[in-house]
Amino acid sequence: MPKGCRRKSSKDFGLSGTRVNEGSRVERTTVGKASQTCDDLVQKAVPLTMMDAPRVPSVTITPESGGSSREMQQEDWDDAVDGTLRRKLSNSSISSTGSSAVESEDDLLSDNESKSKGIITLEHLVDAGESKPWWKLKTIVQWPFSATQRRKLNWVQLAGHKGNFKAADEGNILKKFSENEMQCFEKLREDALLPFVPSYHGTVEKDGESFLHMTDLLVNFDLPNVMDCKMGVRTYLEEELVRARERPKPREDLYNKMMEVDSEGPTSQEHSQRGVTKPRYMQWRETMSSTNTLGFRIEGIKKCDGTCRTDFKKTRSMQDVIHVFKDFVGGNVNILKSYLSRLREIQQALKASHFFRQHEVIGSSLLFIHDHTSNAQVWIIDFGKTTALPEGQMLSHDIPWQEGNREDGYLWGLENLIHTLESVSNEETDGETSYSDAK
Ligand code: I3P
Repeated sequence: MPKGCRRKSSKDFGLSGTRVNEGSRVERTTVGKASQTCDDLVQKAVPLTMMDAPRVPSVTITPESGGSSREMQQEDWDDAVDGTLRRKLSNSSISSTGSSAVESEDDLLSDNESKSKGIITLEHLVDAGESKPWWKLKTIVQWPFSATQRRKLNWVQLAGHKGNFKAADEGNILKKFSENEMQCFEKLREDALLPFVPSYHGTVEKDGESFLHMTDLLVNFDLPNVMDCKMGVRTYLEEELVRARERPKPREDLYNKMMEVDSEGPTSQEHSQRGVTKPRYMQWRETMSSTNTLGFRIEGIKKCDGTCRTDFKKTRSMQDVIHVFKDFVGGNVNILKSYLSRLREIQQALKASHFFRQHEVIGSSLLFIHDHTSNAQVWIIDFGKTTALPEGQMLSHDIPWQEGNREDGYLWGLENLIHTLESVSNEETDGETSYSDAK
């Protein structure tokens, strides 16, 4: 049972303040000149076809009012890849162990300050009927359910837009309608990926709003631990890049989010206009995290002790990611093995999937869920930005992206994710062996 999740001790909740290694070691592509063990990991983790980090085409950043423009230069990209940005970040004043109590529903998991700072305190609820402690994220909109029913709802939103979810009938949730996502679910009904996506039950109208009605993935878990990993080497659509080039719209909210992480992140022009365009922000997020170097990144973790963290914007190196995974599974090798076997099943299904071949999969996540009974599952979620290709076009998902080819690096990222978990599993197993040897 992971530490801190035994039901008897659930009253002892508080912020465990897990700390990700934010060391200042400089990395190129993945780990660079790290220790031998680390080099080995990198060799395993980075297939030759993707050894070079994907190149980002230039984005022209011009204020709408028509001020001077600045091209995102190759040097910017190189800086990001070789770690310059990371070094700057390691001096960031943002604490990764601080907490922020949530005052209102709107404060939680929105794209605002409390989300950006990353640690969120959850409400501790006790179901009167069963004296059963539940941790509830307040983003669950108060639907017309009895208090007891609401207390049993344990759905959690770790990433994405605030207010996207509502509680539904038992075992289900409602997600804000997206035409794109609905079409994906419809097509997935006949696809090899069906066993790995949430069951979709059609659309629902409530108070003049439309929702997708789907299974709550947490329903069969007892005090679940949840991790959201966003997959792929790119998190924005090619069309967003084109739009930003044609009609650049510097956004102040994105500028502020960038400043929260790294006050030296914005260029001088971005500072003076107090705005960054969305692709520029997304590219910055990708270079800052492991998206570009590993093809996936950790977005958020909600643990069974009630803590919820989304402060992984700087979790970039393989070692950082290993550290987070180790903490997430609490040293439980059985859970790691279940996750690995599920990931390999997903990998096989993706390779067999017609849907996958014919879609650019952007912003989709793998949701890891386990509990103290060692029940562990991984699901493919979030198809809001998954876009069908023109008739006859197909993606391989494991070759580098160049603007125009629409590749997303999903399979490459999955391969790296599997290697990462294998490394965690090996390290945990070795640890157990040396411990028993020593005894
Ligand atoms: C957000 C994140 C979301 C993105 C959102 C970003 O950044 O990348 O995926 O929404 O764009 O602000 P962060 O994780 O740093 O908070 P989409 O995936 O829907 O584009 P938005 O601000 O335009 O909603």
